[in-house]
Amino acid sequence: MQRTLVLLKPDCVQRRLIGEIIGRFEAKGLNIVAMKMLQVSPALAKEHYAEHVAKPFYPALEEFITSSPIVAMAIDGLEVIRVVREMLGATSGLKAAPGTIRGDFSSSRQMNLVHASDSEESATRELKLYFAESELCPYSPTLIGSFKASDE
Ligand code: FUP
Repeated sequence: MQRTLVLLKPDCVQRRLIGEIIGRFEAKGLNIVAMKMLQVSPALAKEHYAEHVAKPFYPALEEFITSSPIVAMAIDGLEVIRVVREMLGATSGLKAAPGTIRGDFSSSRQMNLVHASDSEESATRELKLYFAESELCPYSPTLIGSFKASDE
């Protein structure tokens, strides 16, 4: 079992797509174990996008991610880091395959609606930026037998 950080970015909130996107994760059978709306500060943006801070596109990225509230979620599931990244599709909505979230709803590289951790290391680091341990609510879904076999 893995845990990943998912952010519904300002464009997702502004476009009233929160429910539609959360619905995809629920339909997939993943477990949302924490969720909150927050405004990303410039300091948090720099921590979150530490690997991009020195890149030419960073100022515009920070302006965008701090422009209005986001929804942060911690999501549990088997191989959930890879599974969610595949559900998102390629970084640019122009390149993301139809059927993926970005492929279906985004036509932009910057306004690509959703962020998800790309590795176990990133997930551990990013989850700590957005959630205290006490805010996580892991639970056993009672319908689990309808989503996976007992040995999966
Ligand atoms: P991803 O892992 O798919 O979220 O994408 P990256 O880590 O490569 O990029 C982080 C964010 O920077 C993406 F949401 C898109 C944005 N970005 C730009 O705005 N311009 C660029 O040239 C590259 C990335």
